[in-house]
Amino acid sequence: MGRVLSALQPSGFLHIGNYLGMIEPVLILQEQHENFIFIVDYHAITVPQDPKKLREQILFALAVYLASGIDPQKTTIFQQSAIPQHTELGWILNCVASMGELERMTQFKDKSRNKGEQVSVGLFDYPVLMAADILLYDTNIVPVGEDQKQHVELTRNIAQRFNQRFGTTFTLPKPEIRTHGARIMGLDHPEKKMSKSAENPKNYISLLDDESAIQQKIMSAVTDSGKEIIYDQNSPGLANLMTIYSLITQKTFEQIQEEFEGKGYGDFKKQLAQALIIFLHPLQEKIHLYLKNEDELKRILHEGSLRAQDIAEKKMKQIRKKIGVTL
Ligand code: ATP
Ligand code: LTN
Repeated sequence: MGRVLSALQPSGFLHIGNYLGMIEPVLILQEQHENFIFIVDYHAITVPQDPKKLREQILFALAVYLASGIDPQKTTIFQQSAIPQHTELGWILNCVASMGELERMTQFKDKSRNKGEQVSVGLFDYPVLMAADILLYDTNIVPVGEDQKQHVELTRNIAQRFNQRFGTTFTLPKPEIRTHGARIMGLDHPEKKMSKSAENPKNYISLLDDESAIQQKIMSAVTDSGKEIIYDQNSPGLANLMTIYSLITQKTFEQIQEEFEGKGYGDFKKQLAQALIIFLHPLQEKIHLYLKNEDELKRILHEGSLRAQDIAEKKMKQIRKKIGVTL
């Protein structure tokens, strides 16, 4: 039994890509491992956030975790900012990570493009705080979407360097990336990942989209001009829609191909929209229910943070000693 840890940013409405890429894999692992899942509010502020909205989005992210089936009895759920050891270790790891390796991070390159000198130091440094999040808990497995793989690899490199310099301290974590669903593509641009920061809402299916939004977005999803429903990597739009359909209905690509033999894209899209409505409806009901009980949400975060704090402080004591600041 290893330790599994993951997190997401409370930076907007979560989409079906976040659910399939990260939350579902965590749910599967929750049964066999010791789990930690949290809300990285200090990562979210690397780009400007409205404080009032940030607070709501933190509670919303927690409601999504709980509504999806993440169980506070089995999983330690908490808010990153409640555990100051994350930022403390982040600083120490800043002194181990190199500018060169951070400059190679593709997420930073994508998110800072065209922002010039205005881009925050925090956005550049973001992967180091993520490394601290992971290493503080002696994590073995990090379930994430494909876009985060490079950050977990950087975490391993930083951990290895620290271990060489100061003696074995950190466990080397492994990313857990599912074969299908780790990179759900944008509905309007199937060559780029679905993203909650996309300008066009037709890019994503939000977990809170209603029936008509789902229907409109799926019907207008970009596909090539083919006719048959056949899974082919060279038709990224259709392959993406088939991946979503396969994951939410648990049907294989062969079964989907059979189901739609002799039918066209229109029929398939209608059926996919219907399947998404059925899939999201119970989740949405539960999210709204959890959001009504703010005290309960705060209680869950508080209990989780007590457990996390205990582990984090034990680890920090070792780290402070290793680097020579404990007198
Ligand atoms: P954004 O959508 O704004 O780019 P993000 O990826 O930076 O968001 P999070 O919302 O914190 O940030 O991501 C939470 C989890 O969802 C991560 O594990 C991430 O890899 C995963 N994820 C994000 N987008 C997708 C996607 N399109 N397909 C699969 N997994 C995804
Ligand atoms: N960078 C991640 C969120 C994140 C994370 C973590 C994921 C921050 N710290 C630790 C796994 C483990 C993202 O999805 N944007």
